[in-house]
Amino acid sequence: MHDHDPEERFQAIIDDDGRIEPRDWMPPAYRKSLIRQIAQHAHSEIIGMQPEGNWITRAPSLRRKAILMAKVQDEAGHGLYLYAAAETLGVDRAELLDMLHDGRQKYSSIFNYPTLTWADMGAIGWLVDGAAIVNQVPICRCSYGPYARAMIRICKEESFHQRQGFEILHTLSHGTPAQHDMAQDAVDRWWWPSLMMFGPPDQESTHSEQSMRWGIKRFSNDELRQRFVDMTVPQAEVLGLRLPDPDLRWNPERGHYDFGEIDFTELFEVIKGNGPCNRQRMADRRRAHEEGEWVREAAAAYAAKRAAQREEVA
Ligand code: FAQ
Repeated sequence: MHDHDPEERFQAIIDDDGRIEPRDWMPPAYRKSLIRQIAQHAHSEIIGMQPEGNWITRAPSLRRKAILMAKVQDEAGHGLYLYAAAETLGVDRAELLDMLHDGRQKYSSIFNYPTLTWADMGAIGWLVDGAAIVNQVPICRCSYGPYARAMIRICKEESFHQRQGFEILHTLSHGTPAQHDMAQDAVDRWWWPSLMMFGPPDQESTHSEQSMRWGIKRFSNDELRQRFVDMTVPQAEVLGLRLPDPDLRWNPERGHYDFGEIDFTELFEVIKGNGPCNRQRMADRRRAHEEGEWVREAAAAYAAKRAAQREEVA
């Protein structure tokens, strides 16, 4: 009905809670914002392999090693679905990687913290993947079709990741006193950075309002952060672990847990590149990219050969 005016048609799809597809007209700023968010998300998955990759060789049993390897491989897969989703918006993934490598694009703050003990694998699975699920389930209903569809599978896998983290921590928490302490120490270190994953508070979030109007984001940063706290507190009780916040308590009037003030200067410092591991993460990423040069060349040569063969047959 609005075919004559692409802008009206776009708005009608958004208003009807429909999906925008790659060939549809979209405002340049919508395209730009999606590329920014999807690329940042993809980069997070790829850089997010590093803190856990650090423990594959030191996992305490063959079973733990196999599970951790599968999880880290899933993260590579998530990065690939997301780069593919970004490419439907007309960017090349090589270009996106260049932007990550020269600092024009970001990745999640959370992956700039070190993984000091085996319990950190549990804390990442439970808290970081838990936060990722809370943030990403609404993106399954994102207005941009390819991003929304990629998120459905990603969320299913994240849910397995969260359970494996919970199970690691449950085992440690109910093990020897030293194992319990190790689990508690990991939770103490990962709790606040996990809350920061949801981004700055709403009043300082530059993109939220527009992204919510476009149906890219369905809930604000603070709404999702609260949802994560509410979901996690009862789980901590089951684990027998303490969340490191003296102000955390149920507020019957609000029907939510109140929690202490978050030190957002830490988030902004980490985003700026001054977190404990930013330099190491980026150096490792750039080195892996350089070392993968021959693989990309071989894949491109093979694709060109196949294309030439197909042309000959035709
Ligand atoms: N880290 O205006 P807003 C995972 C930036 S899960 C770094 O509120 P927006 C799974 C933001 O980009 C992690 N930067 O931004 C896994 C913007 O700067 P810009 C990845 C942050 O986009 C688990 C500025 O601050 N998940 O990887 C962060 O509306 C375990 C202002 O912020 C996603 O990416 C931060 N935490 O909301 C893998 C989910 N927060 O771009 C391995 C999709 C904010 O203008 C192991 N993304 N900034 O230069 C989103 O939902 C959103 O992009 C938010 C930020 C909520 C992250």
